[in-house]
Amino acid sequence: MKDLTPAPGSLDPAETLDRADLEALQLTRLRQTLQHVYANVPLYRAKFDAAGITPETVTTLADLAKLPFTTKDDLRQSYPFDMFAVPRERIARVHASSGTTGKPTVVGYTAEDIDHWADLVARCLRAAGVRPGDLVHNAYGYGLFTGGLGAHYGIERLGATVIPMSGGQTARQVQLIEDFRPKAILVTPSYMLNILEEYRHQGLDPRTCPLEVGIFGAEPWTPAMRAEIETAFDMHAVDIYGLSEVMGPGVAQECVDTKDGLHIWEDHFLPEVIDPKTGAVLPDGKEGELVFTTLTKTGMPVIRYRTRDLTRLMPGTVRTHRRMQKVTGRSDDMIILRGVNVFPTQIEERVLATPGLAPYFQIELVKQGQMDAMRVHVEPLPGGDAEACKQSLQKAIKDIVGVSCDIIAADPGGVERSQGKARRVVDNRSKS
Ligand code: DLL
Repeated sequence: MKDLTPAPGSLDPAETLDRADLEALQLTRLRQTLQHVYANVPLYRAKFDAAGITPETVTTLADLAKLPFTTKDDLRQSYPFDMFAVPRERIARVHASSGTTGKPTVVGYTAEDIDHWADLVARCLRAAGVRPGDLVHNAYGYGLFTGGLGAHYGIERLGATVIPMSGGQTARQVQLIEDFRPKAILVTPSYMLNILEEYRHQGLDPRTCPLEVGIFGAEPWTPAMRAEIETAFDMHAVDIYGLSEVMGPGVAQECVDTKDGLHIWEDHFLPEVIDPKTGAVLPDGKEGELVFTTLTKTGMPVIRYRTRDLTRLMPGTVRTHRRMQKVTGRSDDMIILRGVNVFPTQIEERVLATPGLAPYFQIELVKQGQMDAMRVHVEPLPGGDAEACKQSLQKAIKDIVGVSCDIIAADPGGVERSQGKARRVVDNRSKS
């Protein structure tokens, strides 16, 4: 793999601000944001009033802990536009989540927000090793999802050339990668595995593909998946994190030269990690739920937004901004099986570590009598010993994750393929 470390001096000066200057900037921006939401968003005014707080209460960054949290429910109850902090006419764009339960959550951006967003995605791309003039294949979905358009404007802002492919049409993705020869790809890691399968299906060697780096996010993925993709394509695989409520892709990015967690762009977002049960702020280094306060957004700022993503904060390394560890999962994705907590990423690690299995899997939850049970659907590679693979995976899940489960071997292609964000868990408990 090529060395893609950014040249010294090519970074945005904000990325290496002294901590003291960064924190002073954060406090100024935090206070402006609080004034703005208190004056313009009835939900925030009501919450602050109920807690006996005004924007003036906050005189230090530590005072943030006095403010109430914002949740996805608050956004749902404000559907569609009540969280906007500017008149609707000043909103230049809306995005929305798919809304698996009930109404989608809607987010709105002013032109200034979109401008900052493009700057931050450009910053992420640079950290990932992309340079002005490079060709970049964007396979995040375009539309209400923030992935496609968010990445698109950042690629343009960096001065790179964007191929706005969007998701789907896997054979076409491979054709364009081979013909246009992009240096970088932006896509979910699970969909990258479909592209890998299509390469092999077309009889092409993925290791000779032109890609030098993949910028993968929008879903949890493991170091084992990184190794799988890096080896298969002979390319770097780095992590990009974000969520619509806070902005979209580009809230945090892993640097290609260190791959040591994701630097959170703290000049725009103030992170906290809390105990998900008590809401208490945890010290850096302790794992808990990630919470964000936006510092520069004008269209729809969020104050102490509970992401449900589980991670921990760590000091910066090649940037002064703090890092977050790769997200292990969302609290809502956690499966509780006979008292043991299981995340789909733990199963992903075990599947990828089992020789003889293709890197595709899906977890199915069923009822066996009164008890919940877990089935893991996998695909043994043709020509191998399917029974031995099943047994070895079952044993690894029992020994390392700590739960018993059934392993179901599907024919090649039998496990559902991701079209964007992978559907890792299918809950059939009400059907069994
Ligand atoms: O997924 C934004 C995005 C697009 C990020 C493209 C990166 C690349 P939402 O659809 O609102 O936004 O989903 C946000 O996805 O709270 C996490 O649970 C999960 N997520 C996003 N990035 C990562 C990541 C976009 N790198 C939700 N690792 C978040 C783990 C991630 N989970």
